[in-house]
Amino acid sequence: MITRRTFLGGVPLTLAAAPSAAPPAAYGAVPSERQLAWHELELTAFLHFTVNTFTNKEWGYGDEDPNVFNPAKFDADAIVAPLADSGMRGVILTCKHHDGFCLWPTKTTDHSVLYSAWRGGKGDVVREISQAAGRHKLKFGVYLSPWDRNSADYGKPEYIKMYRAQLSELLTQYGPIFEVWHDGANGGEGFYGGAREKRTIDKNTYYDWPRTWEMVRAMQPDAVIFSDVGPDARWVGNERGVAGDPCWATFDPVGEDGGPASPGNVRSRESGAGHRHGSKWLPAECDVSIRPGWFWHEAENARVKKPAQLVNLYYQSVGRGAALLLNVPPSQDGLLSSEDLASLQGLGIYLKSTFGQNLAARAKADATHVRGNDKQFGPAMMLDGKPDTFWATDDGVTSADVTIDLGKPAKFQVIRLKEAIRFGQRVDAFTIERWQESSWTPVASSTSIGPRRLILLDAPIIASRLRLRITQASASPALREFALFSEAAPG
Ligand code: FUL
Repeated sequence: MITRRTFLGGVPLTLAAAPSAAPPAAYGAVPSERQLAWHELELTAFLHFTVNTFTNKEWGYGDEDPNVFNPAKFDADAIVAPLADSGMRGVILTCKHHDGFCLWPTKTTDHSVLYSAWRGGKGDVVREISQAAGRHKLKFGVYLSPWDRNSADYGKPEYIKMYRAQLSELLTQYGPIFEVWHDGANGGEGFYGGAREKRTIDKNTYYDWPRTWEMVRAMQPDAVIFSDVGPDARWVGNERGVAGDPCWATFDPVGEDGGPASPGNVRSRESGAGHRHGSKWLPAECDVSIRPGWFWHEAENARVKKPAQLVNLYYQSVGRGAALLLNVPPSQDGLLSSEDLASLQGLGIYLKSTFGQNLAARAKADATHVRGNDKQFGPAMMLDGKPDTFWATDDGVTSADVTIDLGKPAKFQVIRLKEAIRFGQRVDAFTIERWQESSWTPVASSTSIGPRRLILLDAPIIASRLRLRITQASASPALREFALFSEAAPG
């Protein structure tokens, strides 16, 4: 028992404090500090921008003249500010896509902005986007394609040196990096310094990823590394922006043939749901484009996803505990198109007006079980808006209820739950009920919570008392948040 010392009139007095229980032991795999910070970002932007923007391609062959890259009105603030306004908390730039063209003046190749007429060869897209991100309080991340269809050395050991040198430039010259994105698309036809041939590589061995990731750790210890297999965040297994349901944060990737996995070689049909009792904390990230293609094409201006579609994607990714990485590609002008801006604005209005006010913030909560009968683990901790407080039960108690009394009837359509994931993913299933006339009636049931679970009801409901029932858990539940929101119309 912990005692609190206090001083009364100079006389030390030892008071017995209220019963004080210890937090639960972790269950299974748990997130690292860098993953915990990353989970808070929820929604981030992808910027696909390179020579393809000007050649109207999705995959450049690698033989493009650097002069085709000429975004005459490029304005990093004009790109980044609307991303921030829409609720995004980070931005990842394709510093080099498969065509090999580098958006910064790299020393490793002459296939870069340094050799283009844009700004007389003095431009640096990476610098400008990273600085604008800082000004608009967005974190900055880098995408560096492992496949390089320009390099004569692609497929040889020399190219790995070049790839790592490029990564070093990006990770040492542009400030803090929150995420390093390794694409799984690797090898195939390309220009390769004029060879114009097909080069295939062994996805498991060619890149020696563990060594590269050690370098990333040394240069940017807080950066989350994304790939098909992590090590920090996993590809969700599709490019539609949709997570599995359930979507477990734990995962043990295996290769397509059941052997070892690596970027480009993963049994991706398992990536959406993850593995319930997987040995690694490897949460899903859902990458999707606001347009049919990843790069800007004028012909697709009329096919930009509408705010309501983006909102749907948000529920199907962020709402299932994954991250949403939404691509919004700059145009040939070096700006975002009006269609994309309008959709971003609609999304931002929706998110701000829906999630701005938690209708359960002033509720009273009562639980069937409280860990050690200690208030610090009481159900009020789910309502206090603090990230580090949580309701928990005693070890071995894997089903328990919390009653939430709103004091007066409230109308809401969205319910948000969060586990205290520092202690692992513990809950397997839960139900939410409301008190109607003289009995509890079901409102919603679901499975995984993890970092987050959003439930969007078909229609708003009115209730003054609700009951959260943890019906199944692999370890005593520990929940950080129960929140209710009234849904705004998609802007
Ligand atoms: C894929 C690439 O081939 C696409 O061009 C795009 O960059 C997407 C995010 O990843 O693997």
